[in-house]
Amino acid sequence: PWRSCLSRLVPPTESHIEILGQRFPRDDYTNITPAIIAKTPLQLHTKPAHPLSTLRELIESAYPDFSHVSTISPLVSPFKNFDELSFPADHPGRAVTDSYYVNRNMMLRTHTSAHEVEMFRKGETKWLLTADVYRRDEIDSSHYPIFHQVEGARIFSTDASALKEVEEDNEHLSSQLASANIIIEDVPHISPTNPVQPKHDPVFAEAITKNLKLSLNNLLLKVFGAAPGLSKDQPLRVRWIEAYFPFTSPSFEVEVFFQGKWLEILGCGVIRQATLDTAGVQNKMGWAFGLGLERIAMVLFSIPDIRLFWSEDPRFLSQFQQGKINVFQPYSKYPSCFKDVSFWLPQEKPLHENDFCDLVRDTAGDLVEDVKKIDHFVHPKTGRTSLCYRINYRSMDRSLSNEEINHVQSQVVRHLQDRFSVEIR
Ligand code: FA5
Ligand code: MG
Repeated sequence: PWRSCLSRLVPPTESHIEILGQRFPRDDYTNITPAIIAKTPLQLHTKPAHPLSTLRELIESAYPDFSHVSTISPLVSPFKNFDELSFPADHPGRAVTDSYYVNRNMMLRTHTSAHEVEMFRKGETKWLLTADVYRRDEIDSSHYPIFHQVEGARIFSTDASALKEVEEDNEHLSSQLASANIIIEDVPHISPTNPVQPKHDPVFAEAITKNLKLSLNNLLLKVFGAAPGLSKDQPLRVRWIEAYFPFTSPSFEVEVFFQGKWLEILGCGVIRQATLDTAGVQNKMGWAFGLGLERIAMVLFSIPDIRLFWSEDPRFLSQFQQGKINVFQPYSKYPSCFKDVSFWLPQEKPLHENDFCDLVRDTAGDLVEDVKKIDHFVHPKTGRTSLCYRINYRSMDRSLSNEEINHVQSQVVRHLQDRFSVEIR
């Protein structure tokens, strides 16, 4: 029953949409909401003294001889976000329920990999690119529709003498790790389920995979070594896992054990040769990774809620200085206020959960802490579906009055009725 009906999310009263100073015609793909558009200029990863900006610089300092890029617009074509990276035509990420579209031809990037071809085409061989990325998702303390990624890549010449250079670099990186207090759970560089690409020399591909792993293990030591809570005799535990991405092979995900939990930090792999071919790069091979900043920043700075990154409250912002990693002192939490909404779905117009979340976020903004579906019921006789959602309203910055919440809730209800033709119970 969760099919999309996104075009109804934003009332089509205007023929165009304005974002980052550009105007675009609306069409049946348009699903970007005013709440999202308003955040596109904020660029938290370059905002001085912001924790995301400090973390970006810490990561950049681990790659001093790479180009560092952090000011690229989030508007990309779906071709760039998906097709150039060998995503199949039916990949779920392309759906209007999962990604934000300005219209059929323009979207907000869902990952920083969208800029790989462009960076390689410019002739860059070692680079980091940090940017805001956008995905339609549920609402809770660790999910926000905008987050930040750092993409890193390095490509090597494949000449006869090149293998020796990679191996020398691997020796150098290994010696850095040798004395470090780190426990690494590894997987094979190459395996039947995580294969070398047909056009690649297996020996070279293996050396590059090793270079990727060594480079990232060193990065994680540097980043988590900077955590105020990490005791000096506790080893850092890093776990490598086989993964799949359409634009790398072999591919991996990396998790770090921190405060009792495995935390997914990044995805990476050996760049698919098709990507470099598209970029017009010849006789080169290399690796790429994409890492999420928020999850790392939440543990490094002890930030309990992902919405805080967007706070303008001086009690949040004044706690941070550029370049310094410190433990965030939470100021008193204001009380939660729960409101339920139950409704019958119209049979002919289904509603996707992400549509509901976007509607709530667009109406209530950051006053909503999380949204949970608490009931899903199909009437045995009529076959009609009834849903009940519980919205948790709580401001980061102030106490909300009952009146204000009732007003917001009644707007949520009205928008539900107007845009999705549901019948409130
Ligand atoms: C990607 O986005 C790939 N582009 C990564 C990549 C780059 C692979 C280059 C190979 C080569 P994924 O969707 O798993 O992969 O996201 C990468 C990282 O972003 C995750 O490990 C996680 O740290 C972070 N991330 C993903 N989704 C969220 C989310 N909803 N909230 C916060 N962080 C997220
Ligand atoms: Mg992942």
